[in-house]
Amino acid sequence: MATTPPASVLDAFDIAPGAAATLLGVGHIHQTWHMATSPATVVQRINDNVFRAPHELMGNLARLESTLRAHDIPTLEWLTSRHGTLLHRDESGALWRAYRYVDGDVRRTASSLGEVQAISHAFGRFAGALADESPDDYVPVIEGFHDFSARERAWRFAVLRDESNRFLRAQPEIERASRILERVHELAEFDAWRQLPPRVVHNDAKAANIVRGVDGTLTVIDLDTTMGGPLLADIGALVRTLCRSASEDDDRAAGSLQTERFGLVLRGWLEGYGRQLHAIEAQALPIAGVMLTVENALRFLTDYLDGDTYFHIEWPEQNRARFRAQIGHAQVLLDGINDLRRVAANEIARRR
Ligand code: GN1
Ligand code: MG
Repeated sequence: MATTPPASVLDAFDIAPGAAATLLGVGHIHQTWHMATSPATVVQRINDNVFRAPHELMGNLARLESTLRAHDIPTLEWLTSRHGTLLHRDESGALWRAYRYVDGDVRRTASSLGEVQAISHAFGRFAGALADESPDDYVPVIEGFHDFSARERAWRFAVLRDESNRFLRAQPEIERASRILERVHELAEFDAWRQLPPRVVHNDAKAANIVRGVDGTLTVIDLDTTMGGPLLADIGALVRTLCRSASEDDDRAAGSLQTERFGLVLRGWLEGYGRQLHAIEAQALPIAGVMLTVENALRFLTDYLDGDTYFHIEWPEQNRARFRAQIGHAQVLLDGINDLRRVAANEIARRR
């Protein structure tokens, strides 16, 4: 694993060889460096184990950049290499890209109610700007990304395969996942969830994917998964990350149901979106947070059973802790589902 971007990469993107490089440790997927150029640049090594079609990925991002700019939405500015491409392959075969650094604050969760609403509003606005785009114009760079049944199957398969001999250690977690899945399948909204129409959405609308600039501008970042997917995946990811104060892998306390935050996620998002949801989306709305939280929990446990090959980990049992933290949060949301239904109905009624 490279410790800094190689000289050939810096040269390709016209970055001074002496510029200080700092590893940015926010994402779970790529390796990302801040380069102290003026203005500052971000250089990123693409994880092609996760993104197997990097050129198609950059095609999506170029299209997205121009659509967002046309709607006056602040976004990432991709840099073209001296060879006229958005990707540069180094001597070892690794693929790199670069963009202008967006200066500001990144937080994993919101510290105030105002922030909950503002972050949700920024994602809603992002979705609104893409409402007229066709999902067919974006290559599905990761197939079945928010296909819940597919995630469930992948998890069951990982349990059977037990690639890393962790089955025994993970048995309590596996049982917990099975119990939660039974409850999810019984939700009145579950059928509607499975019929949600594809739209062009961010697909990873978590709190940490917003940068708050010094002037207060909120920029949506981490755009790689922007492609066809259910709109509610974005709302669900916001509920997952904003209706809980602890970090993603903090499994010490499940916390309590934050209905006020839930209402503000919906209010902020719907206001930013500025359009009506389809009937089926409105119907499934109350369970969006549950679905995305369980989905992430399953993905973390799957990766734990597989031997931590997908999500970058900083310590040995982190994926298991991520699972526990997420499943605890999902349980809180499920226990409060009637409250969430009531709040969702109110917020939808406000927009009519
Ligand atoms: C990953 O790249 P990053 O860390 O923002 C993942 C998301 C998960 C998220 C959990 C391409 O996002 O789907 O929800 O971790 N992205 C990909 O924090 O798998
Ligand atoms: Mg990210």
